[in-house]
Amino acid sequence: YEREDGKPFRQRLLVVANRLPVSAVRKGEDSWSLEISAGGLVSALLGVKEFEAKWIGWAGVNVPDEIGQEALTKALAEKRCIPVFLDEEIVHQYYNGYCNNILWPLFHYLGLPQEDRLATTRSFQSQFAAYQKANQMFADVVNEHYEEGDVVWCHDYHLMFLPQCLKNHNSKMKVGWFLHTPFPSSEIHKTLPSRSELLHAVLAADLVGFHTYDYARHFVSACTRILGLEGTPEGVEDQGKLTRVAAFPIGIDSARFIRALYLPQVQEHIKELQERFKGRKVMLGVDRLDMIKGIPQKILAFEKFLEENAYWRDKVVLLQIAVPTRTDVPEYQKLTSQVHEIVGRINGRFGSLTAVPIHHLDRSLDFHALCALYAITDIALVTSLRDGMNLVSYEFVACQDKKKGVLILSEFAGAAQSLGAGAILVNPWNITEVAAAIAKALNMPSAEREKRHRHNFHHVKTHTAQEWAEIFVSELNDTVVEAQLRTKQ
Ligand code: ADQ
Repeated sequence: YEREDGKPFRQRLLVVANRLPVSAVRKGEDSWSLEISAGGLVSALLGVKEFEAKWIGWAGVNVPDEIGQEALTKALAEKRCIPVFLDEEIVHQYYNGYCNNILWPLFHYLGLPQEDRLATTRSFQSQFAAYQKANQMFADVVNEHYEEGDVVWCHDYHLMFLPQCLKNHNSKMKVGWFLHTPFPSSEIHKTLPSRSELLHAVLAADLVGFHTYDYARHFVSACTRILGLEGTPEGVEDQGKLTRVAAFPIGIDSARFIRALYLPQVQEHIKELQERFKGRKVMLGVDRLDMIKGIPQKILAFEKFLEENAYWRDKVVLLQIAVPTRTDVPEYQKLTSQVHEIVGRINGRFGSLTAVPIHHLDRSLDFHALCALYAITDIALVTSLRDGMNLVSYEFVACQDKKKGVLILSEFAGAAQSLGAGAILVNPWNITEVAAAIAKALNMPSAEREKRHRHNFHHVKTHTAQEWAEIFVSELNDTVVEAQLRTKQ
């Protein structure tokens, strides 16, 4: 398996995602300051040793002038990042519109826009056109930087057209696509006006990956039922071309969390928090403030628990940390006010002059503060209405080897498939059931807590983000090699 020019094979991995893993702040006409955001994907790819990874994506800022674009491109090159420049109108139609207002809710079973989101449906066609245009802009940048032998890994629902755009340009390019959200039942996908175009575009990839076997199965069903193609145990076949479809459950860089717990500043933070909440059991929620995360439902379940368990009222506290996202979208603003209103009401009802049952923070925490919080928690509440995987549940487990706290986990999070045996699984829509799960977790004997924790900790330690990336990329490589062998024969 050598390059046609006879040079030794050295592989680069081009990772294409809507956002680059950096935040860019303009300091002057031709100067930028960049900060790498240490997300799961970044650490996953740092761990993939045999490939040289380069990132291609939008830097999250509008840079209309050439001087600014050149300077940013240069600064990003040092971080192995390559920018795709999107203007404000495209961002509005493609990112805020088609991605976040249509695909995101639909893939999480919240349906297509209705009522106040109906106006969006009327501009559906123009948003879809912008989506295709934006995907082509990403493809143009990939094509410009692609070298023979590179592997291209496209990420998420923002870039479903990308595999097709890339293959149209160069059918020999090795292209994989991975979805971080759920892929819904084919009955849900069927409601999308551009349902067929999106499926065909994804099928242009050589390998299509999902977090769980169920999402992969839904995708194959959508291809067979909507497109009339043949589903095989390997994937989907279209006119003799097989697109391999499989589950690749993501993990976290667990060692990074475990190591952090021994840092002096984290230890100090742990002590402060323990002192602050002395005599009370700590329950924790950490989410992006998004409707899929089920934050209002979680808080209402906590209220129900307090109603029914007077004994616990002054002995338990819920810390809900919610990072605001998509703050310019009216629905998200409504969600923020709804959460504030419920928290205020419950604190008014069950609080005292010296203590409140819920501490709600609308902000992001730094990594060390987050680790300390995870470590002192007795019960983590992850009650997403739908979630591709949910990494918060993994991070909590990684930080709990001393405390062996209980994880209450939504059965609609992908993580329920991997951490289900150790967690208490709940239907987040059933507030009575979640309230009962809280009571069960608080009263759980330590032997049972330990047993459950051991199961989950073993899983989180052994199924890491690095391993996830390695398996996906090596399988992508094999798939394409097979395809090339087939054409040679
Ligand atoms: P997200 O919807 O962002 O990811 P999740 O998997 O839980 O959901 O990851 C969130 C990340 O943000 C975690 O690493 C967490 O620590 C961090 N975070 C959340 N709130 C925070 C806060 N207040 N302060 C600091 N950090 C915070 C999407 C999908 C998921 C899927 C991932 C990865 O929606 O289902 O698991 O991608 O594929």
